Amino acid sequence: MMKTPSIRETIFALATPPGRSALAVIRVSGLLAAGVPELFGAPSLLPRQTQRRWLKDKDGNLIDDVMMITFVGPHSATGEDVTEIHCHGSPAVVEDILNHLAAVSGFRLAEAGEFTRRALDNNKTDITAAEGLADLIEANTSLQRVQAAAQMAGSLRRPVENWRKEIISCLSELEASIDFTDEDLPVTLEKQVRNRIQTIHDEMKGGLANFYKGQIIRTGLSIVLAGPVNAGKSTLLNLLARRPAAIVSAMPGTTRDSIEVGLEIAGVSVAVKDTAGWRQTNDHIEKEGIERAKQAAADADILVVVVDGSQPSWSEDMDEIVTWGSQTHLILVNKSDMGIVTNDKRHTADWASEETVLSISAKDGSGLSEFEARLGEIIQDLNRTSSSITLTRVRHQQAVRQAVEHLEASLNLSLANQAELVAEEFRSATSALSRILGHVDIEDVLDHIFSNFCIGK
Ligand SMILES: Nc1nc2c(ncn2[C@@H]2O[C@H](COP(=O)(O)OP(=O)(O)OP(=O)(O)O)[C@@H](O)[C@H]2O)c(=O)[nH]1
Ligand SMILES: [Mg+2]
Repeated sequence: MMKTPSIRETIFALATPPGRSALAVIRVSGLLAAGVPELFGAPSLLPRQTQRRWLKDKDGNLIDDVMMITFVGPHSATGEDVTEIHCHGSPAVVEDILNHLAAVSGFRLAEAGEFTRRALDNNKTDITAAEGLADLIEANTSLQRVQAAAQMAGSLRRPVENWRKEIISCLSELEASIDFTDEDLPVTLEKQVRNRIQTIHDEMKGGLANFYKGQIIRTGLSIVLAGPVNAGKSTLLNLLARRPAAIVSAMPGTTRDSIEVGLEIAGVSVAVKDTAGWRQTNDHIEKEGIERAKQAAADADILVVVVDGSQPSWSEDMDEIVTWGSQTHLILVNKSDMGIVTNDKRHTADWASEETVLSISAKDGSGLSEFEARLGEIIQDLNRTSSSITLTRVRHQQAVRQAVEHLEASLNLSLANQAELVAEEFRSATSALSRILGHVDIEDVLDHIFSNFCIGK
């Protein structure tokens, strides 16, 4: 059961990061929020006007000279009365203000995401917008920011609402016809409803195809460097990271465990993983390292196979490592500075082409810019928009997939003779879509989102 706003406590929290800064913002929301200035011995505020106030502690000593603003509910971010205190970013000032508020009956410190939760309860935002906001706060790259801001502004809510409305409208057409069981469904109506459902179905499929893209932007992309021992994987990782992240040595089998470095390529945040080199070995620790390397290669979005081009065995090594990955791969024939052993097999396999096989030298950096450019292209390809609708979370994908399945099932039925069954499929499709908007199962979704939120949001 949701609590009604009237019996709720007034919540407060620091909305800016803790620590020393020029300014800090404390937010207060709830029934008693408008009375905050008086609690500090200051005159009350006019709504929606930033005003200067001198806040005093209970002994009348000055805490800080601040700017404050009050919004009267429901015209506020949470839908309740909200007051913001813009104080100086001194840990002592912030602590004094928070302690002062905590001592007042009816006030308590907010939980993570509680302001947004209240906004949701008061219909000031919807769940997809709340997710977008969570992603916006987490965003590190510009693409992440663009995607999150769009979702916050309704880029997911709007199409989902439209699909839902359209299915409901088809449903009511159908239900009206079910009432006239004796008469056949007019042929034109059947055709119209089918066309409309087909259109929504196709749009949803487009959204599903875009899920991978949405996910990649949101959570980042994984690139794994794998190859035989001593090929130069760790040298390459250090070159990409522009720091000595991994140990490099002439001894084969130097890297035993995976080492990951976070980078940004083509606006996408990328985790590049260096792995243990492959060879036949009886050393059980090294074996375990190689198993982990295989697993990482299998899980990677992009597998980068690194082989030592100065060794005659490089093409056999390449044939072996390529089988580890299931996704896109690139092959780097390294140590070009030492001269690459010519190999007739280089272009025999159908996956091998000028585009997928590059020669580089991790030692002197030659070929690196081509490699980075090629990676950028692959990432942009993975990102290419096939639909304007971007699903960013597994729960969106699951719900749309279910809705698609129900629509497909309905299209396989006869509207004229099986109208009841069709109507049932339509209803199931709309309830799957309602889940995205948070009309059903909202508590589960909220708990999941807000567990990752910061306090004060
Ligand atoms: N000449 C030359 N030497 C290289 C190049 N890249 C790496 N090396 C050398 O090759 C040796 C192995 O390099 P690493 O980067 O440790 O190779 P690795 O693939 O990580 O090896 P493992 O961790 O054992 O699997 C080191 O001595 C590097 O300096 C290159 O492009 N040219
Ligand atoms: Mg290594």
